[in-house]
Amino acid sequence: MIPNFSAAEQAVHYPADRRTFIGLKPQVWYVLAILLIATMGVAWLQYLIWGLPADPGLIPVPKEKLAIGFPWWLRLSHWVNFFFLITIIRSGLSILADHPRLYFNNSCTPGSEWAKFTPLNIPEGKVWTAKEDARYISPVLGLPGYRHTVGLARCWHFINVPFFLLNGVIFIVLLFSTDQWRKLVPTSWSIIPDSWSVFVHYATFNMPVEPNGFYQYNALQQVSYFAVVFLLAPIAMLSGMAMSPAIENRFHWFPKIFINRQGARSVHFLVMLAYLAFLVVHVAMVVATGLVRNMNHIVNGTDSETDQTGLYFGIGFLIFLVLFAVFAHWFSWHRPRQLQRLQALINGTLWEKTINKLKPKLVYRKEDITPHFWANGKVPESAEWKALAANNFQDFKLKVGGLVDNPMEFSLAELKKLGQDENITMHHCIQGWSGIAEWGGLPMRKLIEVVKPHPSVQTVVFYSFGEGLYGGDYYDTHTLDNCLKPGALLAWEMNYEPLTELYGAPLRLRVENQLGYKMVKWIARIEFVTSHTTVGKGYGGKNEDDEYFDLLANT
Ligand SMILES: Nc1nc2c(c(=O)[nH]1)N[C@H]1C(S)=C(S)[C@@H](COP(=O)(O)O)O[C@H]1N2
Ligand SMILES: [Mo]
Repeated sequence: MIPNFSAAEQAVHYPADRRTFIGLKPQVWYVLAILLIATMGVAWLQYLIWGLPADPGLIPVPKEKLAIGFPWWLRLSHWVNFFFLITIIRSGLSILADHPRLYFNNSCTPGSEWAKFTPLNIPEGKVWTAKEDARYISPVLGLPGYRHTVGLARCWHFINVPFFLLNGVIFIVLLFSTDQWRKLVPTSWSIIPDSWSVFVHYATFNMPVEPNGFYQYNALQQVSYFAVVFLLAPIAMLSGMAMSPAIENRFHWFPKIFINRQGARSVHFLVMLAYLAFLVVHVAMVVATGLVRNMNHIVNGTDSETDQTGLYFGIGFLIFLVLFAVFAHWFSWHRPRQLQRLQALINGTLWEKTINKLKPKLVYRKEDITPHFWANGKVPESAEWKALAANNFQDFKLKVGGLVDNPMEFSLAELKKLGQDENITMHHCIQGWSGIAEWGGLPMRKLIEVVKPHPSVQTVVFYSFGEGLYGGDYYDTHTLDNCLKPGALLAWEMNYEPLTELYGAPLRLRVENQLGYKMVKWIARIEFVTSHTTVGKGYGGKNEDDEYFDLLANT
């Protein structure tokens, strides 16, 4: 099913170079080797020297405290969880492909990544934008796949998240309001040596006595199920939240849980790998230890060894997952606006009422400025901008108009007279990279005081001299409210130097609780309007119009 790409979209989404590549730093191989030795190696050593440890068998639980069987809500939430997990992982892979590098430093300097999924090195002697660096991913693997489809991928990722969470919360509440928690939650420290013993059995291919999961698990089984629910899920959630500009800018300590913001992104990826590893082992064990019976446990809630319906349901569910993937693919390319609208309805609303209200705190210091800062966007090609640039923007006049009492034009010198702030902040690109820089310029608040917008104004539009990815003037909008938040700046200075052409000369925007694409570079004019729907295609910006990005970019 080939989607209906225009020629311009085809060039971006379906490039000639579609090679897959996985590159890991040597240190990562060392860590992997150590992990392997610390588990398999030690297990074999123990086995060869001291022999097989005793099989701890079942976790000792008095009969009256056993949680027998699987109630309907548990079976249901298991399958619901499976569905969301797959959708979230597939869309996450599409998001990752848009900046196919993982780091543990905020600078994102090429070469400093611990993992990269692009065969390319940064070409020297030419500008290489983050968008050019994006990679293709097969739509069989990624949702929606192809290259630079981060807008729609985020719709899928985020639309599923609240429901995934809700399912998890309901599961936990029911778990603890029934006796089912006893099956899942270890209550004795002996679980640790016991699960190691069970592990030594599996690792050395001495299969331990399989408990009937309908009644009880073995120690390793309990520990791994417990970890999936009570470790992986919270880490996934927290590392995801730590990437949000609105959260990072208000609670700077938060991403430090994962070393830094890029650490959070890396951990988010590693959690995904852990989920996948669990999935593979879990499914393999379900198959290996009595498929028909196990399927009846988790589908019908019965312990039958002969009834085939559980198995049929399982096969049916896999078929459903495939059919849903085909549908999601079709929907992505034939109804992208509906996806974008649904995302706005669910998460746009959610973010607006919560994290968008947070006020950024400006805490970074000069030492935090990162040596690297990826660039994005097309440097303007218009004769007008080129002429201005040739004269160092001496003749540049920023036009400010729309629904204001005082429509005005300002030269750079006039803007500087209105005031100047210096902020050191972290930039969060939607693609995943970050960088910290100093920005000097006029606080938006001061400009707003001078031009005096009408009471009906809700939105501020920033028009660029540059074009969007698929042609047409680049622009973006912000709520008046966000333009009044700390750090909102019309910047003419970056890292204590005049803004260079690549980084947005003569003026670029900073609004610190938003993602990078909202920070228009090469600003030509500013317009105060009642609503973003009155501008462009009406979705709030060039990327929102053409690439289905979010109107509100808090995360
Ligand atoms: N005019 C214009 N402004 C733009 C863009 C663009 O393509 N055109 N890209 C945006 C995106 S996606 C990002 S991440 C930042 C990048 O800013 P930088 O080049 O200073 O890193 O600029 C934003 N502003
Ligand atoms: Mo970006």
